[in-house]
Amino acid sequence: MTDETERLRDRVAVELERTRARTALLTDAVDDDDLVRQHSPLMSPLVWDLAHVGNQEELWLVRDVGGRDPVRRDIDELYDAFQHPRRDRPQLPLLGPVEARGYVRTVRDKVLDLLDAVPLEGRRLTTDAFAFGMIVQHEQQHDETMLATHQLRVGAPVLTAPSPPDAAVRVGDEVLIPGGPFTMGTSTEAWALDNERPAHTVDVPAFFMDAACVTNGEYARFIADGGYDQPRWWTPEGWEHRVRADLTAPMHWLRDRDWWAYTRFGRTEAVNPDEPVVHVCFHEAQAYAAWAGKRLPTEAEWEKAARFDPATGRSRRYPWGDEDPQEHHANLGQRHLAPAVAGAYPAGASPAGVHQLIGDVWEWTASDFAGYPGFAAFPYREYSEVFFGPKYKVLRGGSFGTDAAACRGTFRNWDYPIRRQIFSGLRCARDAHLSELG
Ligand code: AVJ
Ligand code: FE
Repeated sequence: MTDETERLRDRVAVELERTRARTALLTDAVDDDDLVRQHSPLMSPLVWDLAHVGNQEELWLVRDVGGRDPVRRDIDELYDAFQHPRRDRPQLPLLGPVEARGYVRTVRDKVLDLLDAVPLEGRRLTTDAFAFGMIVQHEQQHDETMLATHQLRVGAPVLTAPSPPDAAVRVGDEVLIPGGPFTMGTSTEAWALDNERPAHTVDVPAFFMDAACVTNGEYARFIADGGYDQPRWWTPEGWEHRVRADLTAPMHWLRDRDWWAYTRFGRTEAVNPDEPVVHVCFHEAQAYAAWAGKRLPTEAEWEKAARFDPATGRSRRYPWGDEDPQEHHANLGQRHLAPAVAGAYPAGASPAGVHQLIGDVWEWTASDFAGYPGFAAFPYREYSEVFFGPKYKVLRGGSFGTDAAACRGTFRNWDYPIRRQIFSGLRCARDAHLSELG
């Protein structure tokens, strides 16, 4: 065995273990009642996510990569996300808490066994090693979904974490991103999913990107100015949704005399005007940007602001460079249970001076989810391709609940434009006029 495959095995084992510890934290924090209950029709019971994570691991690693016998073929259908919408999942004959925990343990033991046995070199290195990385990312994505379920849960708080750091620098208003081609997507990032591939050149005209995300204070001014009462700021589809769903403020906000409070993971507190706004849907983000005289960035603009290095003309892996995320770069990984204020992560800024593109809140973009030129589905169409089209909008950058393993400059998330139970906020952009190009 070469040093390279040895390091790869170690890294995979460490990531699998670290990820399972997070899943355990999220599922052991609640009692069995809360584990099997549905906390919102938008979400699965936590016990479904738990066994689903194990079932995907069994399908992709134990059966596909390992060619081993099924552990529980009889439950495949229960944990196939395409068979049952989230709202129907509590009615299914799901594995109970003890069974589900035992099942994921059994699958994991087989996977660790496989990790030692499977030849991770040569031609199979790319596909098999990738399958392990994909499983880590899949579990981390469900962990973020479970964190969103925790946010919807009613009852005494069960999760605790230190507050995110305060601002260390003052962040400016907006930054000019020069026009011209840049490399979007990747063909070399080892754990990049199919929808991030391949690398391709996109010509992006000059534009201004806000150096920080929209704050609660700014968003409260939009509300106070009657933003939710004036169709002029909304698209026709957005306005229809705003009326039908009776939206009046971000999800989880409550009026508190002349200001606002929100409930976060079971604790009610005053809204912090300096923090990025979170729990807004695409339509609210779009309306806010219009009211502010700006717009949402396209996905290509977002990625150029995050990755393009004007000094070299290269695209970086992250805004700060090619180094994997460290704690001082970004608010990722559920180390904190809230987004950080602007200026809290100066080491994570892009060369142009755009802050906190990675972590804190997912940022809505103006773009529909679509395949890049040369897209090839992997491992199957159901991972990304079936979601391509105008029904889904792309979000970028990850949130405080996103793990570093499932976050990078090329990473793409997507959801319906009406969804806001996710940790979604926004950053504004605007066209650059000729007179501003200097
Ligand atoms: C990329 C977050 C939209 O949760 O539906 C989880 C990730 N795919 N299981 C989702 C995913 C299959 C996906 N998102
Ligand atoms: Fe899944």
